[in-house]
Amino acid sequence: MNEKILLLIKPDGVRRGLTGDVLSRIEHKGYILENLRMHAGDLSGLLDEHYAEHIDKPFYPGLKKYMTSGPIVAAVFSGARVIEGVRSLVGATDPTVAAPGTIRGDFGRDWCSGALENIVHASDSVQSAEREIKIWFS
Ligand code: FUP
Repeated sequence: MNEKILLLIKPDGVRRGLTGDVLSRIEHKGYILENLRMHAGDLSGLLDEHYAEHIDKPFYPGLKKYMTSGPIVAAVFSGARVIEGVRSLVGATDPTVAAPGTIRGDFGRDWCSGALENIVHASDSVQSAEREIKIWFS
């Protein structure tokens, strides 16, 4: 089975020059980089699709402002249990408490910006990965 995951390097990750570090951690773990694309310009529609389940949540306006603050790099990685493996490398949602050694734990913090800036997104299930890969690579 060739499981796939969508990884996004969010605007803070791109802006801070972390794209190479993030990609290399996942490559060094052994997963295969299948596709890579930078998205710039108006990403409003893509983000509403991507975060469809969060659109009505109180934090969505702040999340959308943060996610549209600069370019986003989208990547697809593959490998056995890649979703479990990459999410383990990524760490907990809140970068302040994400474990050291994880991407969010090592590179992220609270910037008091009104959004939870956590460097990356990684799909949480096979179904989400299929849906999200279509959004970012169509
Ligand atoms: P994760 O799977 O770790 O990316 O986290 P979620 O899918 O639960 O959340 C998606 C994004 O919504 C997170 F990256 C950050 C944002 N979020 C907030 O800004 N505030 C919240 O209370 C929860 C999530």
